[in-house]
Amino acid sequence: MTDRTIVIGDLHGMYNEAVLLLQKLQLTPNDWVIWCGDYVDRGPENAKCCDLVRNREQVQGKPAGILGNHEDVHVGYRDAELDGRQLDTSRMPPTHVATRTQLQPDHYEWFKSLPLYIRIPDHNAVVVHAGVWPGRAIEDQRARHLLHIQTISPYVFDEDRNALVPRTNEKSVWPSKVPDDGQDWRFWTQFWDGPETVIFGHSVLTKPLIADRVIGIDGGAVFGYDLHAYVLPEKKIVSVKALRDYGGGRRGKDRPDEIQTFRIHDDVETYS
Ligand SMILES: [Mn+2]
Repeated sequence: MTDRTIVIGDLHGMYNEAVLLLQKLQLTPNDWVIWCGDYVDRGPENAKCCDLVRNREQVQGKPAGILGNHEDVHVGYRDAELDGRQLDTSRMPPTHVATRTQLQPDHYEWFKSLPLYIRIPDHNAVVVHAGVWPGRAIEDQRARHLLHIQTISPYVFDEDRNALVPRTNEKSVWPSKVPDDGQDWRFWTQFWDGPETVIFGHSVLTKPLIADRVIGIDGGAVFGYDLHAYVLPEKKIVSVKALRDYGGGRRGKDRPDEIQTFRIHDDVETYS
């Protein structure tokens, strides 16, 4: 069997589900596993998820993790603390406070060592946390896009010039917060045309997005849905269902009044 490359979606503290998924994959030391960020927050076992990814780096001798926006936030807390600033935990989401009770100094050091993307040269693919700005090389991407990007309008209609021009303010918004400004706002995946295939997590999708140049694999396990792995070279999805909803009903059918779904690409929707 050709050695596999396996990309896994957002863990968010779900250690048990991560182990179940690895068992289902019948992982071998020759497989290259890459997690796409967000190992912490909302789920129960944050430090153990970080250690799982870190340990895999030793086993496979190749990078296994990239930075997610949640790790980035915790690095921010840590740096503030090291600067001697008082952290006001009453203003922090309770899930961040819970994560901080589990993380050790070396976890923060590990976060700081994580890359923002990992290339998979054999498959002309790259793993990022959230996505990429179109028409720009991976090396030149802004960190905030790699960590947060969702819905964008890269070109705006300039009335004076009567033409579409690149947006100077490279803003990204949640699908539910698209401004009613007559511009062409779409999920970033609709603008990306390569050359690499971008594999990403971050945005919770109603099913995996498998398209020509974009692969979205966050199945919203932390909200009680699916933890997905994308397996190369087979290009197949292997999933396990979350053991429970760790998100307190913040997504999906429990709160239809607050959380809507938005079609983002083909027949795939995201919660926003
Ligand atoms: Mn994220």
